[in-house]
Amino acid sequence: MKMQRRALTLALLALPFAVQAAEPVKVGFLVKQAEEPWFQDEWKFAEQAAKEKGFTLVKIGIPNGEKTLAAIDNLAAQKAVGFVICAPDVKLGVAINRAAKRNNLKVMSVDDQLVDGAGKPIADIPHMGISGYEIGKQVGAGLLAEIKARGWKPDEVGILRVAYDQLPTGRERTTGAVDALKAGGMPAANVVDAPQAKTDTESAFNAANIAFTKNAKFKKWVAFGLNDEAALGAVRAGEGRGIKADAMLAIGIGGSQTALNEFTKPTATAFFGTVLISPKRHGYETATAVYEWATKGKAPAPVTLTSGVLMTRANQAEIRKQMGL
Ligand code: FCA
Repeated sequence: MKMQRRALTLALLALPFAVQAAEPVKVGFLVKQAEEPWFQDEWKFAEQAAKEKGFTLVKIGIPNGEKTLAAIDNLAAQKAVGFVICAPDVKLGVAINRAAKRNNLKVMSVDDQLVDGAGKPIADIPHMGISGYEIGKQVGAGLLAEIKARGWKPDEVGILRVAYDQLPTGRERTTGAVDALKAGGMPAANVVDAPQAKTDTESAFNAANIAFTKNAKFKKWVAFGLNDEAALGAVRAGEGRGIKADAMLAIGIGGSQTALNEFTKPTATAFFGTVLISPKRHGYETATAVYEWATKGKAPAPVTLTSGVLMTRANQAEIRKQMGL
């Protein structure tokens, strides 16, 4: 009897520890624009990694700096081991790094590389992003080919660059597009910058509207920006002014639902194509990397840049199949 009671007491004492040990490892995934299909897709693939590897994913939207720091504290309180982040402002880099270190959390950035006060990438935060300049060049090359196919005269075509230059990857992407267009014989003087306040469709729409008003001399347009939303905002603004698919061409970057919605409309819009990039790599691989870094001490590569492939309304089914989507 006595022995039994002792065994029971020991078992009860051990219980809280047993429960604690069984608690799954938590990894955060913080994104600046949770409503954007690209980020929804990243979350989806990060979830897949969590399921396969056996950790718990904590998804938090972080639309501003305050919410970002609160989210990191929240992760620490939940005893997470680390997080992946696409910050609302890359200049929050130092503050994010400090908050992560203070809480003993591993941190890795995705899409938008974090910078220090001088605008230099923070070397000890591993990063996975897209090859912005190269992908921008693919956008420009895609536009050029279609300008030629349509027989448009280079002089007559306005080049609308929906710009978000405070974000280095945004600037690289649109610079690549402009450079490819110039190299292909489009006049540099036709480039019209339309700075957007945020990276969503509405901000691009507003920016494009202003640019169209100021440059009514162009009857034909090509447009692009850092993502599909930027290109789409320009397309919608054009439609509002009677500049439709026969007079405008836009190519985005992303290839998520934003682009697919356009492609599946019964009549083609001016949203001609997109450079398809991989939310699977960005979501699955970063979440896995942080998990393995925290649990196995295996640090991720300092910088990984992914590539893209031009997808148009015409070849989307085939391309998506090729990419396993
Ligand atoms: C940036 C953009 C997103 C997406 C991502 C890969 O974060 O804002 O729309 O293009 O890069």
